[in-house]
Parts: sequence; structure tokens; C-alpha cells
Amino acid sequence: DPNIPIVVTTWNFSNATVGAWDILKNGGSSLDAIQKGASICQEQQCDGTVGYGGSPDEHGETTLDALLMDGKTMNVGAVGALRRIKDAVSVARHVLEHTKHSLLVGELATEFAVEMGFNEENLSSLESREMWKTWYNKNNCQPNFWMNVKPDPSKFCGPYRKQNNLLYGKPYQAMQVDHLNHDTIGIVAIDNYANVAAGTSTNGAKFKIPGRIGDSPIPGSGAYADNSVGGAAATGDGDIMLRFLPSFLAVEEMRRGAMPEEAARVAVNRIADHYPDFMGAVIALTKDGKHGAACHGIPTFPYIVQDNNRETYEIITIKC
Ligand code: SD4
Repeated sequence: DPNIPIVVTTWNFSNATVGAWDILKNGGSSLDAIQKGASICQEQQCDGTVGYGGSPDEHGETTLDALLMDGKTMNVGAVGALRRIKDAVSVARHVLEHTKHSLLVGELATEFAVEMGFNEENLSSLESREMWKTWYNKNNCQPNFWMNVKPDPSKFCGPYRKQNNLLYGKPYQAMQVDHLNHDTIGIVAIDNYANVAAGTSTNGAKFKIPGRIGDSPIPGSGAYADNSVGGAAATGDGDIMLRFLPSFLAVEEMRRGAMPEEAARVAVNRIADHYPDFMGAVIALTKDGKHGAACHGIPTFPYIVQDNNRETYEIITIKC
């Protein structure tokens, strides 16, 4: 018998798991469960890397990426670089339900959200303002975005700009990504009706170049779901990961019979072959409720599972 319903989530954001499970155990849909879980993380600013008030970009603004995928219909709703709207995953749900599109981005995604009744709010917090100011002052950055100042590209000093080597006369080094700088909530769930869904929500990468979108809102990259196989979700160094569609790859590995842990390992290894320093993890779930994960570039990675076999959620920590 399939072990359903079940939900698995990245990292140890247990409140998201509890919220999602609450929907599933009461007979709700996997899509609703994922939206609920991700919304909770957004409100509670999980680790400062989901929702408002975290990961300011070079201009100090927080923008949000989120994705929902329905494995029954293969329908997708996603938003990238969403501005001034807190509940990014619910905007993604509206893209899924109320449009024929899959991904809306930036200021015009905000316009769509407002049409759908979402409130515009400032996504900065005291913490994100301080974080940005400290970084900005420390690096003596050119105010490349202030009005009436002509940009001088040689003085852009964001961590994602390769021109840094020219500026400081030392070789460009990819930004050191600690896991606190890179924590997407990724969720894969199966409901009572065997419908698989997957989704993500994140505020992206700290001091990203404005306009940057990571792996999280890209279907097959941040998450993927297919009722005939299962689902997967990814977290980590998004600029690198999205080049490999790791969630899609993990699902396809399970389609050909791999166990979820093995499928996640194949997806992670594919990236590591090319980028041995990348940091990331993939969680995978088969349609009959078997779960597993793989990670790279950090010592350990925790993910959470909740199903009918356990009283409460279980944090499973794997070695990378
Ligand atoms: C990103 N992948 O925007 C996201 C951040 C992340 O775990 O995953 N953190 O790059």
C-alpha cells in the first residue's frame, strides 16, 4: 500500500511541515498543503531566507521567488523577483489557477498580484536594512543606483559581480555561500487522493544583482511533480543549480526505477561534476511515499518528513 498522505520539506523549518500536514491529514489537497506550508515560512521569515525582510539585493530591496507545481495536471504557477508582496507562494497559486501562464516576474508580477487583491507592502525590515548598510559601507560601493549618479561599472562591488577581480586586483572568487545565506523552503507532498505536488519559496541570494532569479521559481529546477512518478525539490546555490534542472532529473531517475535517495544523489552529483564547490541539496519522494535526499558542499543537511507512521514530524539529517 502506498504510504500516503505524506509531506517532506527542506531544512528544519518544522512549522511549515506542521502546517502542510494539518491540511493533508484532514483530507486537503497536496497543492493546498504546499501553499500553506510555504506561506507559514514566509510569514515567519524562516531563517531570514524565506519571505520579507531578508537577502536584500544590491539596492537593499528584498524580492521573492516562489513556485507551485501540480503533478496531476502538470500545471505550474510561479513568480520571480516579485516586489512588495509578502505572500509570494499564494501569488504563484493565482498564476496557476487564474492564468494560462506559468511564470510572472518583477514589477509586472506585482501588478498582477494587486489585480488579484494582494496588498503591496514594503518587504524591508530593520534587519535587512542593517544587513545591507553594513555590507554597503564595508565595501565602499559605488552608489550605482542612486538617481542622478552615472553608474561606474568598475566600482560595482556586489558579491555576484565578476568585475570584483579588477577592482581589488585579486582573482574573482565565487561568493562563499553559507547555508544561512541559501535556505529555500522546498516542499513535496502527496494527498489522500494520490495527487503529488511540489513547491518552493525563497528571498533568493543576499546582495544579488537586482533582477536576478534563482533556481527556486523554475519548474524542474526548484521543484517538480508528476503523479505517475513522485516529486522533488531543491535548495542551495541557485545560479548554479538552475543550469541542471535537478528536481526534474531526480524525478526522471525515479521514473526509471531509482530509489529517491539514489535519484537525489544523481541530480546532486551531476552538478558537483561541474561545480565541485557548489552548495545544495535535493529532496525526493516517490508516488508511493518513499523519501530520500542528497546534499553537497555542507557537512550535513536536515529535511523533515511527516506521514501517518509517526506521531509528529521527524527531522532526518543526512551527511553530504
Ligand atoms: C536561490 N536557491 O535563490 C535559492 C536560495 C536557496 O537554499 O536555495 N537557498 O539561489
